[in-house]
Order: sequence, then C-alpha cells, then structure tokens
Amino acid sequence: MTNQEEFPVPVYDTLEPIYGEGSQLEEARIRFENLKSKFLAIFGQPPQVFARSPGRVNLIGEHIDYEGYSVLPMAIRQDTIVAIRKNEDERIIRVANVIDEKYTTCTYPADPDQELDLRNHRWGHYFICGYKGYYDYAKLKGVDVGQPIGIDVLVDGIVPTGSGLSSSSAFVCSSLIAIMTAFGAKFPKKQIAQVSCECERHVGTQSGGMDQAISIMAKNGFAQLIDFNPLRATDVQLPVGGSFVIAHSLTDSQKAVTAAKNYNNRIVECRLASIVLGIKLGMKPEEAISRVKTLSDVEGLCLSFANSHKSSDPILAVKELLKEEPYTAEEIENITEEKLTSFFSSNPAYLNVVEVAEHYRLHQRATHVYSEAQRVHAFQEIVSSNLSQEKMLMKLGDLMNESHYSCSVLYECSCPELEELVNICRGNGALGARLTGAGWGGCAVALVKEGMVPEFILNLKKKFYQSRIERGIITENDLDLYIFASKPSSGAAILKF
Ligand code: NG1
Repeated sequence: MTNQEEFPVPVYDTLEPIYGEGSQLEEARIRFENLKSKFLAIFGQPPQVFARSPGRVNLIGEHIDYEGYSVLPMAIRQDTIVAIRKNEDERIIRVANVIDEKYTTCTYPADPDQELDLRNHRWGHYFICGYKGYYDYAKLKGVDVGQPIGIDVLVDGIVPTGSGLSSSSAFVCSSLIAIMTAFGAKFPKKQIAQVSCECERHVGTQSGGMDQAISIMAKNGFAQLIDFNPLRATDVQLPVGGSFVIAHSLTDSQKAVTAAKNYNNRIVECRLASIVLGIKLGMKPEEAISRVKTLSDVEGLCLSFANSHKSSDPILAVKELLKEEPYTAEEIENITEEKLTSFFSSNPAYLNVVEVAEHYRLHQRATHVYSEAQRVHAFQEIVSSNLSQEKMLMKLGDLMNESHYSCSVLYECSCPELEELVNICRGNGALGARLTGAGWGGCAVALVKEGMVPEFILNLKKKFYQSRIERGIITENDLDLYIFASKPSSGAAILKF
C-alpha cells in the first residue's frame, strides 16, 4: 500500500531517474537537447522548465472509470515533454511542436475564460485544456494569480495518437504540470490528476479519469490499481514470466471527433441504465434523476435485489429489470417521467448524444460495466495470490479474453481490424488479448510468455502487418512504432536543468 497520491510531482535535474539507462536514456537526451535548441531558435529565450507525462496501456477495466469503478493500467515509456516559459511582453499563448510540418504552431489569447472552438479541432487545444485547468483550480482555491500573461511552449510527444494509449492525457497532464511549475504552484499528485481529468473535458469528451491518474501517479516497475472517489493508486506487481505486447490495429480511434456516437454515447447509456435501475428498485423518478450519476451509485440497490433472490451478483438485477432489446427515448421517458433533453439540458455534450442516438442498449452496457468491474478485482487477486507463474498467467489471459468479449459484444466498442488483430494474437500463442483504451480502433494488448515475445512479434508482423505494408498503409521501417513489448514505466516529472 502506498500513499503516493499525496506527494507532489517529483522534480529532477537529471534524466536517469525517469528514463533509466541504455537506449531509452540516449533517446531522451537527444529529445531534450533538441527541445532546448529549438525553443531558443523559435522564441529567442531558453525554456524555464520542462514537464513530462507518459501514455498508458490499460491492462483491464475498460469503460468503467467514468462509472466510478477501479481500473488497472500501467504507464508506457512513450511520453509527451512540454518546454515552457512565461512571456510577460505579450498576452499570447504560442504552442509550437518539434514536428512543425505536421503540427503547425497554434496561437491563442492569454485568456483563461476562452471557449475552445470544438468545430475546428486543433492539436494545441490540449495545451489550452491544461491552461484553463490551472486557472479554474486557482479560482476554486481562492488563489490570486494576477492578470494572465503570455506563454511560449514547445511540445515533443511520442505517444502514438489515436491509438488508445492516451496521447491526449499525456499532453494535457504535461501541459498542466508545466504551467503550474512555471507559475510557481505546487499541488499534490492527486489534485493534479483530478484537475487534469476535469480540464481535458474542455476538448469535448467527458473523460473518466484513468488516463490522467496513471500518467501522474505511475511508478517504474509497477502497474497501478486506480480507485476513484477518493482517488488512490496502489502498486500492482505483475508476474515476472509474462510480457505485455501492444499492437496497433492501424485504425485511428478518433474519440473527440466521434464522441456523440461513441464515447459520450456510452456514458449517457450508462447514466440512463443507472437511473432506470434506480427507479425500478424503488427510487422516485425525480430523486433518481437528481441523485444517480453512475452505475456504481445503484450497485447497492442491485445487490440488495440480488440478495433477496439468493445471489450476490448485481448483474441479476440488470437481467431481471432491464430488457435486452434496445430502449427508445420515449420508452425511457415513460419510466423517468421527464424528457431526456430536459434532464441533460445543462450538458451540451450529452444533448449532442441524445440528438443523434436512435436507441439505447441499457441491458448490455450495464452488464459490461458490472462484470468488467469484477474482472479488475479478480485480476488483482490473481497477481497477489500464490498460484504458480504458469497458472497465474493463464488465469490473467482468460480474464483479458473475457474483457475483450464484453467490450466487443456488450459495449460494442471494437471494430473489424481490432477483432482481426486480437484473433491473430490468440492464434499465435498469446495467453489473452483484448482491445485497450476507448476502442473503435487503436491498440490491442496481448499477454505473452516472456520467452516467446520475439517470435510472437514476428508472427504478428507476418500475419497482420505484412499485407498492410504491401497496401502502403504503413512502411516496414515504422513497424516498431506499431508493435512493441512494454514494461511498466515511471509517471509524470518536472525537469529543471
Ligand atoms: P483513451 O484510450 O485514451 O481514449 C478513454 C478515456 C478513459 C477511459 C477509456 C476507456 C479520456 C481522456 N480517456 O481512453 O478515461 O474511459 O477511454 O476505458 O477520455
């Protein structure tokens, strides 16, 4: 048990504590040197400070963080580094990128109350999320931060984008930490994780909190069990004989762009499922609408129902009380006695969902959430048990397979390319394989016996990637960006040289 969430983000003056030794350290040295010289060339001054935050792979616990349930991710070595300095001469925020042909410089006014133009999604928006987050938090705490001033920023991110590895949160977290450090503010990790989760919502997705929490609280060598309400991270030692291989489906997961039909739609479906369950289990409609926010809020009622039927599984209530066929808006409104547009009226993102949704699959979404929450705890119990390595790895693999089935069939957040990839992984010796992150594209994660990793990767290259190389979707040289084994890496850090 640790209480690392109460500590501040660590400050280093060397790279070794973050990047270790060898090729990773070498690569980091080059990136920091490049950032320093480019910053000077673009802005005419050196950066004041650097902040870095990693991407993550979620091992188990998909689409349940926003329902209040624990998840089990680990940080990957790929990260985003933000170099920053205050610019008191101009009230402008300039966000430049080391890959300037692809990510052209974005300019914003130094105004923390600005609304982001979501119809014109720009990569720099993620920095402004962090900027707004800093001011929102200062306001909440009653800290006088004076008049907003200009900021110069240079970004170097190597977390693959649209891949379910949380490049967006790595960027938002490193931005927020860089801004806080440049302005002399120091908050515990727990608060930074909470603020970065809330402020990433300015970009339009309702964000659950897992990505920011692991990016900030990760520890080298450990996965983390992340609990919410209150936020807490507990070290999870993974079995030594296994390795997690991450493989990209080569289909982008465009979460922000497809939010109304996919990510935010599922959040709305879960909310509706929990309200309907609450009402069916005895709450008054207006009480359920005002008090029930997530499926975890009605788990107690579902458990009492299950107990009265000699069961201890909340899913029994879902089976008995929510129909399997999809609900229309009218059917739900008959139960809630209020229009969906009325009880979601204060949340434009939810209204967008209601506008385009044809129906709502409450039974399937609730079954996924409750069963996935159980699988997270089963995973943690297995890794801390005294089972043999062999048995432990097999059981973890089974849980990963079950999780994928649930994501794919009940939550419908997979896609044909991910299905193909997961099947190829399983057919080539993976003990388990599943989509990771939001889904609808992005990466799969496979559990493979340590000694088999090179052969496994080679087979995947032949069976999944070769035909895509021939079709020109990727080049052979880029393959290492799309398939790699990963060990649990370290969390966010501030660098002052
Ligand atoms: P990614 O994979 O980064 O799109 C998203 C959410 C998580 C979580 C997962 C699904 C954000 C920033 N991240 O992750 O909170 O809900 O989907 O488990 O919205």
